[in-house]
Formats: sequence, C-alpha cells, structure tokens
Amino acid sequence: MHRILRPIAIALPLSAMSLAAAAAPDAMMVSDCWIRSMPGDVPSGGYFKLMNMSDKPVELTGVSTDAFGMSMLHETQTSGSTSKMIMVNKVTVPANGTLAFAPGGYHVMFEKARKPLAVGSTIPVTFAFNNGEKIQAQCAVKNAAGQ
Ligand SMILES: [Cu+2]
Repeated sequence: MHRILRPIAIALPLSAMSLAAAAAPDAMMVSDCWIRSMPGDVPSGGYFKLMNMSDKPVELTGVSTDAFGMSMLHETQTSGSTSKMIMVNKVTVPANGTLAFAPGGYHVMFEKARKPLAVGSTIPVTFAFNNGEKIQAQCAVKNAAGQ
C-alpha cells in the first residue's frame, strides 16, 4: 500500500495570526540597572546587564530617559596607567549571550540632569535595539561609591 501524506492544514482564526505577527520579537532583557549619581554637572555613569535570548546577535543602538538631556554609549579603554572614554554608536550582544555595562568598560554617560538625582530613587530608562525592540527598565540611583 502506498499513501501520500499530505500536510494537514490548520485553520487559525485570522485575529490570532495578526496578533502573532504584531508581537514584539522579545529577545532582549535588561537587568541590574543603576546610575552613579555625581555631584554638580559631572556626568553620571549608567550600568546594567543585557541578555540576548535569540540565536542572532542584537545591537544596543541607544538609551534614553527624560531625566537627562543627553545619554550616550561610552566605552572606557585602558592602556597602562591611562584610560580614556570613547563614544560608540552601538554595542553588540552576542546570540544567546550576555553583556555587562560596568565601571571600567561599557557604560552610558548621562549628562545634563534635568533635576538633582535622589539617591535611593529609580529612573525609568528606555533601551533601543536594532531588532526593533524597546525595553524600559527602572534604574536605581546610587551614590558616587555605588551604594
Ligand atoms: Cu563615559
């Protein structure tokens, strides 16, 4: 006996299909976000962990918050006893991997605080990725010692 197996068509309600198409990719996660509050006009560093749960590299392309007039992606580069900060346009989070923004490495430089930062409060920060995802995370304001 010879039979040809045909694919079975599953009828999905149209509404369910369009919902699935509109859903965000949902590959990224932001955690442990904090901002080092500095006195006066000294820029404040922002630190956090990024997790990419997809099988493709994803780039962080920008960070924004109403609390500051300017938010830039920076990398601290150290050679010998000197270190400098350079501005970067994007930072790649490897597929199925994590990337930490931490003192001495990648950080967000927040400048032009719109009002004084209160240690112990949180600031909502939006993270934008090149896969179209936007994630808002609450970043804890800590003092200059990181506490
Ligand atoms: Cu910097």
